[in-house]
Amino acid sequence: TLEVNQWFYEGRNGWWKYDERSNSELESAFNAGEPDCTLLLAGTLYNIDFQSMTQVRRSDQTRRRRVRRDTPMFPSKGIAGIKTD
Ligand code: V3L
Repeated sequence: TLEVNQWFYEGRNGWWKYDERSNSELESAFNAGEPDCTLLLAGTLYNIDFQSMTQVRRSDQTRRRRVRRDTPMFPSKGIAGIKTD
């Protein structure tokens, strides 16, 4: 499906796209006006907070990354840890 917006999480030297299913869940929650969204990513639960625009592990709040919602054209390292380009 065509998605206008893409969600990204921060890596060491750039941004990664969320996988398609996670992106859809984030868009649904964000557009519904929910304050946050919980995702299961590679077996680990994360919370994405739309006010601070951060992703944190639910079991270890020190594991925090910035997130952004942007055009799919925004430069990225790849998708969910799979490098592209
Ligand atoms: N989607 C997929 N994997 C994730 C996500 C996510 N939203 N968040 C964390 N991980 P932490 P560089 C990332 C992975 O935050 O070289 C990238 O996808 C995370 O993977 O401490 O720094 C790369 O695979 C990490 O392996 O809970 O740019 C990798 O880091 C693990 O969960 C290296 O990227 C722990 O992240």
